[in-house]
Amino acid sequence: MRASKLFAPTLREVPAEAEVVSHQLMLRAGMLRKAAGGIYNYLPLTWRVLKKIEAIVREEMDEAGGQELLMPIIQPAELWQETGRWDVYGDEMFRLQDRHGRNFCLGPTHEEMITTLVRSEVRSYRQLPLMLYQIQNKYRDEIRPRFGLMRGREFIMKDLYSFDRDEAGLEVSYRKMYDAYTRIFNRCGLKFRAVEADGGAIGGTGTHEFMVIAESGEAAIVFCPDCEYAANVEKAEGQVLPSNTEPSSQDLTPVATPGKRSIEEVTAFLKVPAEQTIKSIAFRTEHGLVVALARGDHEINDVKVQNLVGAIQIELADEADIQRELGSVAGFLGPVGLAGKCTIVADSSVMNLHDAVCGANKPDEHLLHVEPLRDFKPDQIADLRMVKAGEPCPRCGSALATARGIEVGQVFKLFTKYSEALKATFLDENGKEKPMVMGCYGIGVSRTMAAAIEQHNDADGIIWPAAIAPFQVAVVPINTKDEAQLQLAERIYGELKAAGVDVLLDDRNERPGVKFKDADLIGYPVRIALGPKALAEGMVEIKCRRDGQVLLVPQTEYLQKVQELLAGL
Ligand code: 9G3
Repeated sequence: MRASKLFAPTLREVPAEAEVVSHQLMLRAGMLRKAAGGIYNYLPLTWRVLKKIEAIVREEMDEAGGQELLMPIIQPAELWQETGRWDVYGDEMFRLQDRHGRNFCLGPTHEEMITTLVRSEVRSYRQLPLMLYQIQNKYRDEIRPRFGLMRGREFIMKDLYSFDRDEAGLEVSYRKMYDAYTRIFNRCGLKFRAVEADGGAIGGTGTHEFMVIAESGEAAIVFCPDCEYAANVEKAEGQVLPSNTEPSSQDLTPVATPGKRSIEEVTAFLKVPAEQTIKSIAFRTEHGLVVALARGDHEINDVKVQNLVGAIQIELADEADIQRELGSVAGFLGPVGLAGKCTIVADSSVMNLHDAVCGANKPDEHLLHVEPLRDFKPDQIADLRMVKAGEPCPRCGSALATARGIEVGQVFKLFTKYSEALKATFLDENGKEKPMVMGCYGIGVSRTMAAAIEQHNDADGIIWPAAIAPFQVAVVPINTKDEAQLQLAERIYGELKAAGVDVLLDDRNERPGVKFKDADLIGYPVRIALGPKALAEGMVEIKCRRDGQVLLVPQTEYLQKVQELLAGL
């Protein structure tokens, strides 16, 4: 490719809407142009990167036994009505009607589509295990699409679905996918961690998310520096922590706490440590109000509350709910006297408290000397905390660390959730009808590209891992007016192409500085500059984008050197 022909409209300035570096750099490098919120044109440089990521994904999926197919993007509502999900997903689902008024959606995922396809074609255990996948646009009407390709409303996903005879078979498929994902993200040059994750609406125990570690990541993860343990903070197991409080023989005592709503205000006013207070948070779910209790110095994990009560929708209750349904006051909510008005769930560490302080369910009032079980009985007691850095690793006891992650892949054990709902059964060796045991496995292909930029960039621009770079080498003649230089550049360009290197020739009539800045911005892993030295002394200058290293190499040796460099980048 010649830079004079390349459609990559670079920008000097970046629109303010681009908040993360990958979005900023893709706009500046002429790789992305917005069509609407969360919907983009992938310009040629981007499309080259996406095709390379897809090629790596395909190789590993095929190697693991997957067969690629392509399912429709547009899906009939009937499929989703059969699993009951048509009404579960609200505004997030893009819905449309055909000319006859029939309802469809633009596929946010394909469990329904693939399971109905397989149920009509697979009848015997001999046809299992089966792994089918596609690489296809997905559509999810995010409330706040942002961060460019990191959270789009249209995005490219590889989704594979496995069908097995039994759970042992699912374990094998799951492990094959887990290992294939590890190879894929390594080959893409990404630093990542597979973290234990919450199964969400799918439920089920087995779920891992593959997180690219980056400060701009939306996911919070905890990981152990000393062992393999890592988990999405939504799922991370909180240990039951002891409390250094002593039982009090005193009865419950109301105390005036005018205007003291938050834990900070109450602890300062009453001169008690946060560890000795009980925090009460009211949530609204489709089953009614749930009040979750945690020690004042801990944070409640709403995903754990949601899973404990089995709610699909959960959100913070508002003051009116607290007033009307609990007869309490926001900021002075407490568990004492709430029995029968809502479901009370307590984090396990609350139950070790004694002589505690909590809201009195009256304006400007708290209670002292609260004894769990004596003064209130939770409906359920479980681990409801957000685990924090420094807490003991549930596997080896070391202090946990936290990081931000960009979720680029997820692997789920579905068991028979969809095969029972959709009656996707097979006859086992004894002729007995059984539901297929399924797994589903997604990779955000476009999000992986953005994550690679988030993880590999500097002040000058993108630093592509060689395996997914739009071009591996940029050949830059310093002076395109110098016929000899241009001829040498053309020769080297031809030799690299003949050697199978993805090479761009910057034949533009621009000052060298402009060419070098563009090469650094777009992030070609290797740059070959041809200046007067090249002609006079038969040398070429090779620059590594990653570490800035510049090598002067004889023209007779540059090809081998470039290939060596690319192998390690
Ligand atoms: C919907 C909408 C959004 C959704 C879903 C359904 C997420 C939905 C979960 C998954 C699970 C796996 C296969 C590939 C890997 C992930 N958002 N999920 O089911 F209707 Cl609007 O997609 N699916």
